[in-house]
Amino acid sequence: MTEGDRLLATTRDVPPGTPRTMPGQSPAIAPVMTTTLPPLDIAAIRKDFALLSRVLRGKPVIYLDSAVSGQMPLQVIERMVKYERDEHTNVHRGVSTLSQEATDFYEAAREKVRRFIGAGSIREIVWTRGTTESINLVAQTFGRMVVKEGDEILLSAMEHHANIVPWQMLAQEKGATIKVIPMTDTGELILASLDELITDRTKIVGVVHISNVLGTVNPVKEIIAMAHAKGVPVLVDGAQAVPHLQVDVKDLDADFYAFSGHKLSGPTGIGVLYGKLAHLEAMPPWHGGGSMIRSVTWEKTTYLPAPGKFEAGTPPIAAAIGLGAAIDYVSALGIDRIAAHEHDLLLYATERLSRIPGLRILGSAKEKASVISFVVEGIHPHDMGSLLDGEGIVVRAGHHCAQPIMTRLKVPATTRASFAYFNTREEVDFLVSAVEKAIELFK
Ligand code: C6P
Repeated sequence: MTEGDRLLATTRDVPPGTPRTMPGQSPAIAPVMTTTLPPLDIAAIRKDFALLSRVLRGKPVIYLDSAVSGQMPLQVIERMVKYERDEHTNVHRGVSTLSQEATDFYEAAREKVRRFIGAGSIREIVWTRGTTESINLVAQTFGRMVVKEGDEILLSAMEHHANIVPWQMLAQEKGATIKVIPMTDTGELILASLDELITDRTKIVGVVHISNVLGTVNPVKEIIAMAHAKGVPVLVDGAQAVPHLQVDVKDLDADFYAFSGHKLSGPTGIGVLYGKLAHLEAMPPWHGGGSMIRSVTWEKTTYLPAPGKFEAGTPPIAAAIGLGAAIDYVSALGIDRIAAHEHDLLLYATERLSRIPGLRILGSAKEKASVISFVVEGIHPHDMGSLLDGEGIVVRAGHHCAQPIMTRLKVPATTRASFAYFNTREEVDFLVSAVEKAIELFK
């Protein structure tokens, strides 16, 4: 029995030997190697998500849109309510017991993030509003510091706008150029091009860990090593990676790693920028105001050391504490078990959707996360999205804030289903039936 067969055999109802890819789908998605762990108790987990028992337009909600924003378990919501109801005050201000207690909870959440992503120090964890703000922070501080006229910024062909636009703004300001690492038709970056693309003018490489459109898991460790061999730092957009795989920023040797709380079973309005301490110490602050200073006179302001100097004003305290609770929640489930379950859903959904005539899945990278973008001949992805919505199935349709990928793949948009640890094969079956029904309707 192969490792892939073993995976399927341990996950409910697919017999060993069942083909996992359809003819013409190449290369095959690689199986994950985490099957010695007991599977997740999905029925119990689903009880933590009130939204999963909602009925929309007379149909039970099937939430297949975790890539746009993850659902929060009750434990996370309750932790935030507790802070707001029983513990609320500001942090890092005042000597009151309440303020010290709130500061402790808030800083404990920072420590949870540090441990979760394997950073060396809490001083390397900067709170932001999300991935987008984290990347803008790096572009506007580190980027402004190192990029000069005629320099190059290297990005990949599968970046989200969050890892394109801030760099374009910087390039415009500085007279620098954006270069792009190309990708194959199956949605894999062409690493052979890197040697030529990284020149002595390259000042930073920005690469997405997992593509929000294609699901491709990029070999960021390898890319970072190649860039470092030429002395170039790398920022990794980890928005779609932290919910699905164990991230270890030290092992990756990432210079910067950005992600959002709301895709990791946490709330909106909070995100993280990890940066190597040496970089953060060398970077100037970005936003000025209270909380980020050591001293202020009319003549001069001195700043706190990192991360404080990047955290001006009152932070989203409840959201930070909530993100800490989300990390506790997913850690208790186990990222490896989450990955195994989601991978099973990916294989199952890929196989079932691939059988539908006229349906084409975009992105068949060997290493792929539980995201399936597809197009159906003769049906606009928005129409497909609306028809699925009518069946209670929540997916995203559009360009997914990654228009350059659409241009590269010559499609205006896609319909995208993304799976989380609370989804089931039965929900995949509903998706497949609803897609078939939509196709019938359009005939
Ligand atoms: N992608 C999607 O539907 P923010 O909005 O800052 O939390 O995350 C931005 C972002 C950055 N990088 C990647 C790879 C992302 O997927 C996202 C958010 C959502 O795919 C909303 S556009």
